[in-house]
Amino acid sequence: MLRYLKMAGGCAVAALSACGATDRPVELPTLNGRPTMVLAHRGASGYLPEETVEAYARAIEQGADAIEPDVISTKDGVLIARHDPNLAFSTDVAQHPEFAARKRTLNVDGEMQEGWFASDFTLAEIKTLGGVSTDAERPQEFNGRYKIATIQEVIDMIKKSGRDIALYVETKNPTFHRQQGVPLEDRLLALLAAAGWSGRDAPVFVQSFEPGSLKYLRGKGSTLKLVQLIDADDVDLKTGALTYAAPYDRPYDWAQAGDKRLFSAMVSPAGLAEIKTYADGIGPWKRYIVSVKGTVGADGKVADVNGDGKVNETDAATLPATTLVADAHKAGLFVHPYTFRNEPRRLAADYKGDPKAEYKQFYALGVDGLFSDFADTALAARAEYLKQLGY
Ligand SMILES: [Ca+2]
Repeated sequence: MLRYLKMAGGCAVAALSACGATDRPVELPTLNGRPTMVLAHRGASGYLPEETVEAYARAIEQGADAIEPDVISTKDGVLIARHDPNLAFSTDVAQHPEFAARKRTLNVDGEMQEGWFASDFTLAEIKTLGGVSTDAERPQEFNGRYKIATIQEVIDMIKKSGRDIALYVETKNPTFHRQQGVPLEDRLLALLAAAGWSGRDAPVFVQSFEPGSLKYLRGKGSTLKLVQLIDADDVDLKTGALTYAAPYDRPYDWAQAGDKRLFSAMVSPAGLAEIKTYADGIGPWKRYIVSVKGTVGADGKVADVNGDGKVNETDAATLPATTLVADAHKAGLFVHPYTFRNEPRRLAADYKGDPKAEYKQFYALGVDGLFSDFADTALAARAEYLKQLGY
C-alpha cells in the first residue's frame, strides 16, 4: 500500500535519497496513510447560517478539504443544499406571508411534521428565502441575509476555487423524496456527470443513512466514493452505551422494509463486511469511536459535576476508544465520524474546554476524515498534531 510518508525534519519521501540517516518515517494511522481530511459540515456552519453560499465560501477560505451539502429537492426537481425537507427548521419561510397557505403537515420518515416543505416550492420561490441559524446559541445576526445554495452553485464554487476540494454530498431522506415524486439519486448523478465528476477519482463523496440510496447509486454503475452513515439517538451517561430511539434507531428504508436491526448492527464485523459490498467508507457518529460516561451519584442519577444546573456531556469523561476504526480499516473501509464542534457546552469534561484536544485524539485514532462545524479549528489542530509527529 502506498503510504504518505514524510521524514522527521520535513524531508519528503520523494527526496529520500537526500535525507540524513537520522530521519525516521512517520506512518499515519489512516487507511491510506494520508492526513485526516477536514470536512466542513454544512459549510462554515459554526459561524454562518448553514448550507448558504456564504457558509460554503467561508469554509473554502478556511482551507477545508471538503465541503458538505445535504441534498434535498425542490418541487421542480432542482437539488438544493439543505438539511431538512421542512424549510421551517433552517429558513425564514415563516416570515413570508405569501407562503402562509403552503404550510401543511407531512410524514417525514415516520414523523408527522408541520411546516413548509421544499418539495412544495419551486427553486425561484426558495431563492426568495433566507437561511437562519439552527442553533439558538450561535450567532443570529446573519439570519435571513443569505440565500439557500443549489448543489450546482456549490460545485461551481469548488471549481472556481481552483483548489483540491471535494464535494461531500448527502442524499437526505431518500425514501421520503421518492414518496414525494422527486427522487434524488438520478438527478444527482446527472449533475455530477455534467461537472465531469463520475469516476472513482472524482473529488466527490456521496453519503447516506439509507443503504438503499447508496445501493441504488452503485446499481446504476456509479464508481463514486460512497459512505454509509451510522446514527444513534444518544448516549446513556450512566453507562456510556449508545441508545436507539426512532427515527435515529435504524435507516428509514430498513424500517419501511420491516428490517428490525438497529444502526448498531452496522459496526459489527459482519455489518462492516456488508457495507463493503456497496460502499467505500463509513460515517459513524463519533460516539461509536469514543463514548462518554458520567458520574453516578448516591441518588443513582448522573451527577451535575460542573454544577451548571444541567446534566450533559460536559459532566462526562471519555471512555477508552472502541475498535471501530481498526475494524473498519481491516474491512477496507475508511472512517469519517461526525460531528465536531467548538463550543465548550458540547465537549466532554476531559477536553477541558479545548476542542483541539478532541480533534487530536481522533487524529491519533486514525480516522480518515471528520465532519466539523469549525473547519478552521480542525485544521489548526491537525497542523499541531502533524507538527508533533515531525511534519
Ligand atoms: Ca453540568
